Amino acid sequence: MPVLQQDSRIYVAGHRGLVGGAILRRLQDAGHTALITRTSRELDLRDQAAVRDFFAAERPEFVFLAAAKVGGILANSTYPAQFLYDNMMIAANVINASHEHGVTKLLNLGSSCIYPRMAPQPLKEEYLLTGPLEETNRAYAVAKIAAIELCDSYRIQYGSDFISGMPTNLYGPGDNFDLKGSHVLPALLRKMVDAREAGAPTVEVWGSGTPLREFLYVDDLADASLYLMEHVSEPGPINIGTGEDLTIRELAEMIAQVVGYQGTLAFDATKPDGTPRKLMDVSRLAGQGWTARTSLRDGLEKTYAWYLAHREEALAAR
Ligand code: GFB
Repeated sequence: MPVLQQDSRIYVAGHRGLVGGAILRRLQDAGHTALITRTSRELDLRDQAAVRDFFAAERPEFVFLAAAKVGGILANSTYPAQFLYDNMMIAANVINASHEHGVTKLLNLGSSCIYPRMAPQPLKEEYLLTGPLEETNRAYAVAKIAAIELCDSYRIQYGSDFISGMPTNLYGPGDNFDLKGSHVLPALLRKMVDAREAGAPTVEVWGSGTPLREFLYVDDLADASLYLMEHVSEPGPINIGTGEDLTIRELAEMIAQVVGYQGTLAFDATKPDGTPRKLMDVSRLAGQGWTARTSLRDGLEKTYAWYLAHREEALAAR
């Protein structure tokens, strides 16, 4: 199993995003010195020739593929073409260039929405491609499934050590707090801070509040990503989560407590609920020796503290 050396050439694709940023911090904290990054302005990962040139020049040995077009339920349903095209191009270019330039190991990161909408819960890895996908993020899910298939196909045909980690819904420092593009947790955190400050009596929560979601603190995901890179080498998706979920209403109530918001929740039934539940079965990764450490309450407190300290940056980022 390849081990990351202090001077290994490690490329983190997507280092300005929630996930890539956390992986980069984790690698820096561990003392890695040859970290390679590019902003999307410097390198458009959808551009095959540019990606090839970059790999030829930089010769990374390890690749964390955390670059993606991502967003919450509304962004996914509004921009399906971009979610499909951008993510397919990014995955195809980075995975193929990794093969062509002899990358020792690549970790491809996806999402729990790859599993069928009505799959049994908790979601086991073998449920992939056993039923229809959730409508609101089908395009994104298809791109993420294609990326898994690419990794597995390069493994079969060329013996490439390319693996796929599938995180559950993520949150933490560096998240997207834009209300139209973001996921539920940063959206509600922002809305409740604003409402508390404005003395607003209600906060709008999309949908019915009944869907169940699981949330993983992004530093735990970064930890899992390094663990996978160093200890796991097998085809197919590998779930990364906490194994615990709660309803959107319960999440909203917990955020209200953390933020100190005392108003009421107004559920907007005109907004979609999305998939009713997507709880990860995390026993495969647990069996390999990794489990999440941060409770939702602790992760929320940390995210809230980060948001308060970086509010301008968080709101200006998009
Ligand atoms: O986090 P979220 O946008 O994504 O929404 P998904 C989760 C649930 O929270 C849905 C509700 O039932 C939303 O209707 N919700 C309530 C809100 N209030 C809000 C709000 O203010 N903003 C948002 N965004 N949601 C995404 C997929 O699905 O999950 C992606 O679209 C990806 O493809 C990602 O897989 C992890 O969990 O429904």
